[in-house]
Amino acid sequence: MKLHLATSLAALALTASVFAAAAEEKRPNIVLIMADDLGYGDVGCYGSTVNRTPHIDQLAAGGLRLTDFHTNGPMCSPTRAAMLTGQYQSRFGRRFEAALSGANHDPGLPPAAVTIAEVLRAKGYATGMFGKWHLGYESPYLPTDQGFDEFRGLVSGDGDFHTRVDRSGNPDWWRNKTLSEEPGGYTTDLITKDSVTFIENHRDEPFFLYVPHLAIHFPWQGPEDPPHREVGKDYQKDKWGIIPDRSNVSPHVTAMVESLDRSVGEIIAALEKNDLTRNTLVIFTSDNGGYRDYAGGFENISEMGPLRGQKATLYEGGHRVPAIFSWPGTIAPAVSDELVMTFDLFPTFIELAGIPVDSEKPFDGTNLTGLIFEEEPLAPRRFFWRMRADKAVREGQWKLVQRGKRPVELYHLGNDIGETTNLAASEPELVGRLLGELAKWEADVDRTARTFEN
Ligand SMILES: [Ca+2]
Repeated sequence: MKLHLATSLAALALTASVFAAAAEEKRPNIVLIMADDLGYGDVGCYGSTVNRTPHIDQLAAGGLRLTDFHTNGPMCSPTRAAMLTGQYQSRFGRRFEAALSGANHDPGLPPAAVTIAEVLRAKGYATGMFGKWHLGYESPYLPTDQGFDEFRGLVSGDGDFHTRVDRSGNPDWWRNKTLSEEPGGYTTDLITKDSVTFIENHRDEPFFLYVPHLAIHFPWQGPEDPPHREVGKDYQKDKWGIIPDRSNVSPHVTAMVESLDRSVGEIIAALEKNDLTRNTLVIFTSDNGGYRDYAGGFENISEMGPLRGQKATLYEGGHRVPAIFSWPGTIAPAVSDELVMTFDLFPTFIELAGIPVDSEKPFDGTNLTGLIFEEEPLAPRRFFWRMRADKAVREGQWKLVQRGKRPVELYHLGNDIGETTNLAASEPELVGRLLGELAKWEADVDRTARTFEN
């Protein structure tokens, strides 16, 4: 932890002189568009062979595209908790290492957790969130309890894109802290419309717009696919939508991805129309990897290029995702292979807003402003993942994977991005050292978690 804090503070100090004064004068807007379950190869600029994504590709062509960006978890809730707090989600307890469940009455992100929305709002930012929360099902665990002025969307892990019914058969479309009337329409379009309205309403003040799209999470429904869920029925065992050909889910997913791409285009157009592009950082990313296939015979869902594994695994397909940073006139077009994680957004955003670091409330992520503005390399660091009994460590190009009680695996991603050749037997010293670092990390996050579990 001390190492993380020291690194973060050093990185902040380096760039503070360059950006702090400018940020104080003219605090930039921040727009974070986070797709759901979008695989590494699901958009054109990351190699999709089936989806046409001209708006996302254009964002990448004019901005910084990262090839080694990772989500903090291989599932929804973990990455969202890490993004909002700038910390490993394990610090809030083991339940944040997998998806929270409304049916199990899981409590949400602890109210004591300091979120990026709270920090930015205290600095005068208007804060809006439109889309999927998945960090708590009732107050005091809702977005407007955690720093967002305004929220519209769903609180659970998934809802029908036409009827807004969750998988337990409950209506799940909220306006701030109350269930909203069913609005009609396609969820991706509703989220877009609310996001555009928010931009227009707040064009004259700094704003943080968080757009966690439900697309392309199941139910796999494009705009032209039929509604599936009705209120009062249980869909726990029928949660995927109406898929006539389970061996080829791809056409439904393509319709969802292309709808998502149009959403990105509309949000960018709203920024242009309101003359905000030169003072707005736009980020496009995903909360975890996609599904290649799913139990029950669902196949050909997402594309992950050469990566092994998929959502809910700790192979690269579970957590390496697209990430694009765009700010015309400020971020130069480039592609970077720097190692970055979702929790780096928190320190990056507070730097942009000119907010000093509170050493009493340190974070695990690193400020990325030097990388995204100046292409400065980041200081080397280790990343850790843990989901239930599975764990992973990344150091440079090395990656150790420990799946429960199975033999430990070690891969060199620089030579073997597909994680095909286990080198653990030939690198015993490295394996021992990384396992030691993993144990230290686990002890550290578990110690913090105990303060939240009381
Ligand atoms: Ca997800």
